[in-house]
Amino acid sequence: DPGENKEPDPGEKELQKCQETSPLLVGPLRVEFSSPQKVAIIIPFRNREEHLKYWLYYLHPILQRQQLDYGVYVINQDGDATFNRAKLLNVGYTEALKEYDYDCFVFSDVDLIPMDDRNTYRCFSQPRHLSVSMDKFGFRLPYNQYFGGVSSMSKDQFLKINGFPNNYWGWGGEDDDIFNRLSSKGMSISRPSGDIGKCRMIRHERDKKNEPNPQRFNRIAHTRETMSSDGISSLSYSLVKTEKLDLYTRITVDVGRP
Ligand code: UD2
Ligand code: MN
Repeated sequence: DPGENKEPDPGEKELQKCQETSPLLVGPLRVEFSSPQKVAIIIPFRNREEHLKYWLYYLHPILQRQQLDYGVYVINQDGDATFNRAKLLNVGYTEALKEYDYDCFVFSDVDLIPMDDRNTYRCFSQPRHLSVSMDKFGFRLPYNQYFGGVSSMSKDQFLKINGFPNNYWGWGGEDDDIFNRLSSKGMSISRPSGDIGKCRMIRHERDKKNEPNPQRFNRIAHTRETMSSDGISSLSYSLVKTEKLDLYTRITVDVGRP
């Protein structure tokens, strides 16, 4: 051992013994290897410019504070045939994926504004319902299976249910159909607490050409039989135009008529 013959330098102060436990330690560490989700926010739309202004004004700052990698897609139904919310959402899913490798999709009405920025617009291990406590329902869920307003799904969760139905024309039922799809595939719904899930809906009248769909009750009674043939796998539409604006991408689309 070459160190053996080495005498300690008499001028050098002797080193203090280290403490048994280093004083530099901080304890529990957060270790994550996952890269952040890429989130596409899809808004079904026609003739609600005023609402869209509020949505953009409130949501962009919130989404930035949530530090999300996100893009906003407003899917504008062309023409004045009956409105079809769920089909527009399918179009949004498809068109957003042409632009970026999104792995999470948030589907939001244009008139819903969260009241707490801890309600994160991202995906979870189960499909998520985000608008759980709305002013218009007295800040509670109207019923347990309710899935309307704002929801999020990973790409895998969305594909597992073959996306959304294309044949709900007019108001109502499509959100219950989506709930049926999820539960028939054995998924459960994740939700924020009522406190964090508070949100406001901008007051509005029922739009023209979005009258309650009289077929909705019959359709939601048959989701399990129809979902494999009606969904993202059978989606057809024609793209009218895509506009890349500063605050969002606006996709105008002809979804046909009933
Ligand atoms: C409820 C649900 C909604 C959906 C709908 C039934 C809430 C908060 N939301 O909304 O998710 O299930 O019932 O279909 O309970 N839209 C337009 N232009 C139109 C018509 C609709 O942009 O002419 C879009 C817009 O994003 C709107 C959404 O479709 O927020 C839903 O329509 P709504 O707001 O008229 O229906 P509402 O409030 O009863
Ligand atoms: Mn509304």
